[in-house]
Amino acid sequence: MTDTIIAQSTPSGQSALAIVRVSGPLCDRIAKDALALPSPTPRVSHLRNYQLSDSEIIVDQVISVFFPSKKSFTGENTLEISCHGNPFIVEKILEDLVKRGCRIAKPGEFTKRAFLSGKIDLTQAESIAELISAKSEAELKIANLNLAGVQGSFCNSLQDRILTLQAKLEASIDYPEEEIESDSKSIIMNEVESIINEMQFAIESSGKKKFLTNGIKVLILGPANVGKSTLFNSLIGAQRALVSQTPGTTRDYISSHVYIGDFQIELIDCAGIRTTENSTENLGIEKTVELIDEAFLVLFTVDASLPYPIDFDQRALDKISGKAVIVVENKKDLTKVVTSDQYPENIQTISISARDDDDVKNIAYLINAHLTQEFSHDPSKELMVNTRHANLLNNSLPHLLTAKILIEEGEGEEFVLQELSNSRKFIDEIIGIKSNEDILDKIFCEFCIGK
Ligand SMILES: Nc1nc2c(ncn2[C@@H]2O[C@H](COP(=O)(O)OP(=O)(O)OP(=O)(O)O)[C@@H](O)[C@H]2O)c(=O)[nH]1
Ligand SMILES: [Mg+2]
Repeated sequence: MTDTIIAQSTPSGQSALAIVRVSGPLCDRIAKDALALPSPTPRVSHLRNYQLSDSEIIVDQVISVFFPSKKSFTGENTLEISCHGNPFIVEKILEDLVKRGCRIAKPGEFTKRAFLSGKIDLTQAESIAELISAKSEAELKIANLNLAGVQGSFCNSLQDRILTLQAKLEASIDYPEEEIESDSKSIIMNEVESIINEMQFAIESSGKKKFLTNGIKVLILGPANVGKSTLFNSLIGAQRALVSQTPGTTRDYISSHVYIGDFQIELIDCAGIRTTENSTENLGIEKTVELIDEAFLVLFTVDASLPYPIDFDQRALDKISGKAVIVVENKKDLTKVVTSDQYPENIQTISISARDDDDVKNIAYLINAHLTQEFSHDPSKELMVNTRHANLLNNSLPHLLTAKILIEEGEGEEFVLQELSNSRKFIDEIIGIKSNEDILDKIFCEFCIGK
């Protein structure tokens, strides 16, 4: 028989209320003995006294809700007990539940049970952890989409399509006299190619997902003294970075998390790039060049009252060529000298004064618009897979690519079938079919206790 698990599902410490969750076969007995609820009406709140098992003491007046297995999160009978948020009361109730035969749940164990009872697939279980840890609207949207099953349906559809291909090829092995016609061969090829494209698209999306989860780094880059630190301070709304008229003021980079629209970004101010004999400043400049690799968006800031820096560090230019860049012409209050002839093609530009509040709002709008477009949830972009899924898709993909070559070269169907079946195994692991205990432990141990 399965254990009955318990945990405090709300954070520990003093609060107005705390919730203790119970899941498993002992729920009925606990409702009857501890709460005097012999047959609780499902999913209805009951105001009750919680009675300790080894004394007459009533530990608290609680609200309890009973969820029968068919209608519960875990797929087992579940009891939720809301008591007053005193750690001592919670401790007493947990101790009492252990005396009544329950055990304390491991992190993520409630969600693991929901997965094991088939209530949710593995992608949905993971999205619950993402929902709990989301730090911005954009992360919430993705986690909610995945919880609603967007990613699960994507993987199910990949599996169905590969299975259909397998069935077609099996049929041609069973009935060799009906050789695969050349047009049906091209239909199979097209389908394999289309699956490959979708998988590649999903793998690429994991890069963006990583930025969303680990922080969208926005780097303020440019020559020395153009007003980078002034812009940094204005965007975060605090005087954190030193500002001075002497070029080479910033050496160590400074970063700060700031909300812009739906996003939480990590804004970074760093040393301005210029040729200098100062060895400490040069260390800062090296660090700046390294930081470009981690940036999702570069605000390439120039001084509008000076010519465009055509001699700007070539390594930095090479690194930003593959990145999203916005050219920020700062110091627009001065006479304009910079001209856009030297800018990279099709680049977004904005003219501001980093000291002007309205201009700072405008640049924030532009950053938000850019990120909204990058992370937009239109049907072709709503899929964002996490690193675990991307790794499994990366393992699956070579088998499909080999299958494609084998079909092109007219190799026997049995070889193609083998590759298709190998590619499908990795997709099984994404949604959780045939997932082994180690994988499950790894996923669920990242949850908080009580979820
Ligand atoms: N006129 C004008 N001056 C500005 C503006 N923004 C910044 N400055 C001035 O430009 C000078 C340099 O500003 P910083 O913010 O320190 O420039 P920086 O790019 O961080 O400089 P380094 O850290 O040395 O690379 C300071 O004297 C600022 O007051 C602006 O919009 N207009
Ligand atoms: Mg600076």
